[in-house]
Amino acid sequence: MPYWDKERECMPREQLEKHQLRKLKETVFKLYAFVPAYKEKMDKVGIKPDDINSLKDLEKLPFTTKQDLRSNYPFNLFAIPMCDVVRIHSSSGTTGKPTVVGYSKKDIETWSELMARALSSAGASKYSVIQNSYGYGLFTGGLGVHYGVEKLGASVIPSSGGNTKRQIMLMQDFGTTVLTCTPSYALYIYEVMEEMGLKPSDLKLKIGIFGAEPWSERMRKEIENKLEIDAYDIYGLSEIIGPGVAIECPYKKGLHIAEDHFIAEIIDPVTEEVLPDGSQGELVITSLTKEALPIVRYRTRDLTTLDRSKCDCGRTHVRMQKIMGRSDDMVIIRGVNVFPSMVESVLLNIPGVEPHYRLIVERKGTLDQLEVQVEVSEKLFSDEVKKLELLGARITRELESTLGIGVKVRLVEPKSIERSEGKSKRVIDKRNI
Ligand code: DLL
Repeated sequence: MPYWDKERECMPREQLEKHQLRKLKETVFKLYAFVPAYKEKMDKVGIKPDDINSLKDLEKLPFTTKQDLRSNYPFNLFAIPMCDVVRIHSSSGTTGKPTVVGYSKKDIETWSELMARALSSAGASKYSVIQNSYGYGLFTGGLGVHYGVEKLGASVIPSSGGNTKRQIMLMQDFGTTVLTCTPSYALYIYEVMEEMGLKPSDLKLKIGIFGAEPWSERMRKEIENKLEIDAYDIYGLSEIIGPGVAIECPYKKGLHIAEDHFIAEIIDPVTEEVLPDGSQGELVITSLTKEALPIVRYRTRDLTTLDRSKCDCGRTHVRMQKIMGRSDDMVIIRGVNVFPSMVESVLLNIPGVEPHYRLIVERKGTLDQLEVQVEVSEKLFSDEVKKLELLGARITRELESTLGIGVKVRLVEPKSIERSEGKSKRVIDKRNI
């Protein structure tokens, strides 16, 4: 079994929880002393650092949200002076100002360890040639993975996103064995390979480590079959540290969250009540070892479940299921909650359909309408009209029965939906709500 740090990854739970409590107390003391916004929040609910005496006491602490980071833009949540901050990243998305995150030297060291651990868990080693096609820059994907590869001692090709033909040329010429990028970009790389007349056997690629956006089990199979690789899911978010918060092991029964650095909880996103293991809800993360931007009970908006049962790989860290959506990319159409991942899971089970789709939400009069644009395969597109009509009807039927609302399905030409070199944008909400 490929471990990076067996002692930490397989630490008996009792010992792990003792370590967590000690680090949690340290974190809360630091925040109360050095970050006025945290002190204010804690004072408001009447909590002092001394009140935290068990892991259960975590529930007494207020949540941190993206809005807290925005209100303290850019650096007011930092717990160390700027002269000790060695790196700044930020997260795009949503509207307005970005979310800014900072790192001390030790934070970069911690993050590199976490990433080296993640890469090892997916089977990479110092003998790997790792092509890192996550975007470099303010996004944490590029540099986060990069430092982990160097820590691991493997060779990193910092190709960043884009220029897909060149990416493929590099893969061929440099003998890339591991590809790191978003799952949608991996599929796009395959498409371009096909156009270039290349087969997976022309490359040495064996492993893919994909994350930064939701993807289904069905999409994993699709990528694995097309690229002939073993595909692993990696999870993380800038506010917590970046990629490397959680990673699958070879058993692929959930992603192990690095519990020596983070505490995970699941809450009901509406009532904010903490839910028992096994319930689906919003993932909330507390950092235990960060210096520049320690964070308590961060509401990730990502929906998943937690499983603390023993994993066959020997790791003791809790596993989260693949993310099934965000409580905030959810679109509400005529009162019904719709996740792009639900649409994807329906589409991917229908032969002749490509995993490229887009949800367009419009308001006609007072009625919301959902149009799902779906790419069909080259072969099917050149087939007779009747067949396409039948396919359209089937997709409509299956989507309507899964989503519980009326759906207009539009089949579109192969390769007509814009490909992303980073995160794909699946929902276009034209309503002005
Ligand atoms: O996406 C960090 C990252 C980079 C993770 C590379 C993995 C690989 P942000 O830009 O802050 O950070 O976006 C974080 O992306 O809250 C999730 O909604 C989503 N996300 C990240 N990884 C996954 C995943 C990076 N494996 C947000 N599955 C998170 C589903 C994911 N969603």
